[in-house]
Amino acid sequence: MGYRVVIAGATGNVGREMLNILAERHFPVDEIVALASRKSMGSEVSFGDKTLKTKDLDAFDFTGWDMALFAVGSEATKKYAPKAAKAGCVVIDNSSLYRYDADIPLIVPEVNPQAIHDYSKKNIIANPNCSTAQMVVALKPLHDRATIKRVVVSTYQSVSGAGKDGMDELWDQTKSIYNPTDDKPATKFTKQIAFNVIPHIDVFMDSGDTKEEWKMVVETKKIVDPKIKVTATCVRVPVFVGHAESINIEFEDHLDENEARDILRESPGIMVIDKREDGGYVTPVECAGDFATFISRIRQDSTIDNGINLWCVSDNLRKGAALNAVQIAELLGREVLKKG
Ligand code: 2RA
Repeated sequence: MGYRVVIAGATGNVGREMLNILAERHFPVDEIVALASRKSMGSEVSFGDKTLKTKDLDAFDFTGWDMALFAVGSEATKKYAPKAAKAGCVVIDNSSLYRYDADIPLIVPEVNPQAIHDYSKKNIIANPNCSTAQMVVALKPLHDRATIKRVVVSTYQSVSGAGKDGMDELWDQTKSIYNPTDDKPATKFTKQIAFNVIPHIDVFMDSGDTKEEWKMVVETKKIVDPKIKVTATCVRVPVFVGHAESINIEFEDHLDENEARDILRESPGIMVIDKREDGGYVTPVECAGDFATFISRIRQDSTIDNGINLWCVSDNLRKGAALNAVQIAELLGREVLKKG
């Protein structure tokens, strides 16, 4: 016996990946339904070798469904997630709406699986921001060994983080640079993204940080340890899929680079590709479509007593969103609902 599963937002980048990953991981599904907004209703999406015709999210009755994976953005989540939760369907939400609610667990299964038992307060579980998810997978095993004091991270985030429109803008702009007659104005990003980088993701806050940078700080504290100091600079780069991050970590205790590498090699969800030679590291184009969080360039930071630098790359649509949501669903099934 398996689960009755709802995918809300099935036609977006993340919703489609949720369906792909549920099928790839043979999640025990008795029945699955793909929901979309009225304008996308009736469009077809793939679930393994099956084709699902999307139904209207607005009219859907969640009663009798075990869990709903939401990838509809904060506004629609605000309208429909409480309706699903009240009907007894556990919501696993990819938007930022509930991440900072003290009564709603924010979960990366490799890091804080025990938080799954807090779901029942509101019948909602929050999925972290993509740039946070891959980072905390790397931080957690090192924090357990040597207690992290401070993290300085610079991100190199792909345009798929901004949805299909972001990918289309990079594609169109790149083409128009070679074919000026085909010029299209920048609408998704504030400046040209083709052959350029933009140090601005989400809105600016009074502190001067962007909200994307604020998310990395607050979410790392909630998922790993509130005592960890984090400072982030989040940058959009002309890559279609795959976020990369340069992470500098300061520890309470000394941690040798070789021991750090050994710990990471043994840690869940991580693939270490780290050779000090041409190509001995991972780049975003190589991570797309993979489940792993890849770690390269592990080395001592000799400017401080207990410091390590590393490079972290992962598919932002997978570990950064859809895979993490499916892993939460697996955890919920294994630890709580216990069907399948
Ligand atoms: C981005 N992390 O990359 C944000 C939302 N996915 O645009």
